[in-house]
Amino acid sequence: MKKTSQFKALLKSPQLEFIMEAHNGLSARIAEEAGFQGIWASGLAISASLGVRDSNEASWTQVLDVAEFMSDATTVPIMLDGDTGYGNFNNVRRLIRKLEQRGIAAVCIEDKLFPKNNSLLEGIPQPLEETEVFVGKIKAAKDSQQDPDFCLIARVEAFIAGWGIEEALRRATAYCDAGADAILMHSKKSTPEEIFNFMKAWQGTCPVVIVPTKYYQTPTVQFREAGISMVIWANHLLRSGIAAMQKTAAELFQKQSLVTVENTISSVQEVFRLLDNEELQQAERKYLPPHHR
Ligand code: SPV
Ligand code: MG
Repeated sequence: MKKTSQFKALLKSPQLEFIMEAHNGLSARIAEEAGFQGIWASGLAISASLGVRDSNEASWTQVLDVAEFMSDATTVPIMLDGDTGYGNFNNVRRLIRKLEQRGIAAVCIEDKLFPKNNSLLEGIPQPLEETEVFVGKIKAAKDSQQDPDFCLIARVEAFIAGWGIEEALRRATAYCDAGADAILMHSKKSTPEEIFNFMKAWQGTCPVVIVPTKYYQTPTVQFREAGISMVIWANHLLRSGIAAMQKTAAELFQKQSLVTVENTISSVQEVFRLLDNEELQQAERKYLPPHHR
C-alpha cells in the first residue's frame, strides 16, 4: 500500500491509533521498529536536533530535507508538522507539491502566524490566523495535492492562544468544512478538560487528533472513550535522547574513561544493524568485482 493510503487508513481507523515523534532518519527507523504505524516529524524535535528553536529558525526546505531522510529510512508513513505552512496559501500549495514529491504522506498545519512559536512555551502571546485566511490555506492545500490520499490535518490553536470552547468549535467546524482530513485539537493544560469538553460538543465529521504532552497522566482509555482517533507522542524520542546523551557526556567528561559507559550504550554493531549494513555488503558482493571489495 502507498504510504499516503496507509496514513489515511490510520486516520480513518475506528480504533484509537498512536504515532511516534521522530526527528531524523535514525529515530524514525527506531520508531518503526518499535511497532508504530506512523511517524510525527515534529517541528520542535527537528528544530532542536538541528540546534535551533521551534520558531521557524530552520527554513522549510531544511525541514523538508530532514523529513525526506526520515521517509527514506522507513516504510511507515510520515506526517510532517508543517507549522503554519511557512507563509500564505501560495506557500502551502508549494509545500504540498514538494511533500508529495519527497514521499511524505501527510502534513499538519496550524492556525497561527508565521513565524510561529512552540505551543508549550509559557508567557508569550500566540496570535491566531484569521479563520477565513486559514480556511483559504486548507482549500489551497487540498486543491493542489496530486494523490487523493495525501492527508491535510488542520490544527486548532484556540486553546493554546487562551480562547474558549466556542472559538475552538467554530474554527474546527470551519476547517473540517473546508476539506481538512482531520482536526488536531491542541491544549497545554495539565488536565484533559479542554479536550474532553471539545469532544463532547464536537459534531463534525473529521477525526480528531491530540497531543497529550502536558496532560500525560490521563489514562489512554479515556481518550478512547472520548472518541479521539489519533494520539501523537510528540517529543519523547527527542527528550529520551537528550537525557541519555547528557548522562553519557557528563560521565565521560568526569571519568576520562570508557569503561563504565560501554555497557550502558548501544553497541557499534547495533548501529550497523539499524542502518542495514548487511544489505550493502550483499550488494558489494553482487556489483563490485572481487578485487574492489
Ligand atoms: C511539535 O512536536 O513540534 C508540536 C507539538 O507542534 S507542540 O510541541 O506541543 O507544539
Ligand atoms: Mg510543532
